[in-house]
Amino acid sequence: MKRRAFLMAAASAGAPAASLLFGGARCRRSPAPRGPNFVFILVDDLGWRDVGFMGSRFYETPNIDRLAAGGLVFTRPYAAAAVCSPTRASILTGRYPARIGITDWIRARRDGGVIGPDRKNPSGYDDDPAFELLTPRNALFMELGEVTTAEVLKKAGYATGHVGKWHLGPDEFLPVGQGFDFNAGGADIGHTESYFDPYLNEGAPIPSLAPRREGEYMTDRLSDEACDFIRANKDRPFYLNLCHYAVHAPLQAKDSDVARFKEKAAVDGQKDPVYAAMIKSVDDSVGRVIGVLDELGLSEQTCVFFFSDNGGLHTATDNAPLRMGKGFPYEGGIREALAVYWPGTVMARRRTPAIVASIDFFPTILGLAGLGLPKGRTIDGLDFSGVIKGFREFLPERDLFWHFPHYWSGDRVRPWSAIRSGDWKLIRFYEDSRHELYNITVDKSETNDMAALRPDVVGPLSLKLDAWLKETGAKLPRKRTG
Ligand SMILES: [Ca+2]
Repeated sequence: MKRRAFLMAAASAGAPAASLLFGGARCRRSPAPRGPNFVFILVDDLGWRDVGFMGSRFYETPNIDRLAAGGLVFTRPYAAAAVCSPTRASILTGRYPARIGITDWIRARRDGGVIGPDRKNPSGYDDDPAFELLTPRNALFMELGEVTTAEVLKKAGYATGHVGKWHLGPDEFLPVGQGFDFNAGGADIGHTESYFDPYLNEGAPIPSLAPRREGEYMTDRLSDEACDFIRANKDRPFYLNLCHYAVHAPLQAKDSDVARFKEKAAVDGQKDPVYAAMIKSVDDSVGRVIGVLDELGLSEQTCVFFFSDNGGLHTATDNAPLRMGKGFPYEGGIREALAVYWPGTVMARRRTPAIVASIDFFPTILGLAGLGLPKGRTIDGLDFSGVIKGFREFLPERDLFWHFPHYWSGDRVRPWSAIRSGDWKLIRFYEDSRHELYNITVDKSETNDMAALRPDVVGPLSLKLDAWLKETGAKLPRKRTG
């Protein structure tokens, strides 16, 4: 890393010189004897432009914006998938969803609405007559053989807590089976039918979130659980995943928050007062978590990540200028908001164009903790702890891949894979073996398909994609026979 260039860039971004020097000195200090602690805040379905620090002028996120301003903002972060479970698995393991075998959200309704174990469908394919292709059946859980961040940190003496949405399997596959000492709210569901205590889903409360105050709002309850976990573990290193069920549908929020946005005029296509109120609840939650860290004197020992698992649902929010949203191969489906906050170690008011993806969190968190990667496992992600600490500005050049061999939402999302390589993104649609090619550096909205004009680019990228699909053991859709 060219330190001088970085310092100048940071200075031009407005960071005061004193804090630059202070931060620089801290960066070179040997690791503290304990920690750092980690708080990973994951918001469900939050669009890349659904927070103030990424440009929203309708939603109100003062606490999240303060967190971002006090730390490092990534301007080009990606989720490893355009839907929930695969990205969550990638965050916890550092591995591509295709390699793990989770490429769709778990218990997605397929086969005309039937959810069944593999024995009901020995072919391993979903066969819905409404669709042209047979699609590989998605896993029903993340295998216990996967090595998670929680497992590695727990072995190193960390207290490990999961609060909120899990969506990586039932029973023994819940957070406690995957390295977490503590689980509040994690369950085999991808969303809650009710955001209000007693949080009934299919008529029953969430087992790990016992009802306590009727009508209490889910995001507030999860904040309490998170703050309680931090307090209970303040004297030892901890790793907390705070995975809000918000802002996933159904759109439900507190009346007092909804009222705030009802009279507000739409801005840049963002307009839904209930969705805005859900975002506000997440913002309040971030404020409370940062407040507890401050109160306990833990802020300088705690690295906080703020991220989402896939793009914003384009019917609930507006991801423009990015195209479409959740589920789609376009940037609106996979681009996220990402900020890292760690006062004293991460300099304030920094922005970086370094391209990172959700597969990178596992090696990065272990890197920040001073721990090695587990032996004998393929880890797809890169350790970007050097970018966080300011030692480097970019990661080595690499290609990124996505794989969604499923249908979703009728036939609007059809089976696809994609590769991002340099300025280019190649998308493959399996129904007609068609490619789309975009120069996403100059064409952020992916409106100008260059596939027909640039066979010289399509060819090599298509081969790279083939090689990656083969190497990861990705399951492919196939044509119906007979
Ligand atoms: Ca999601």
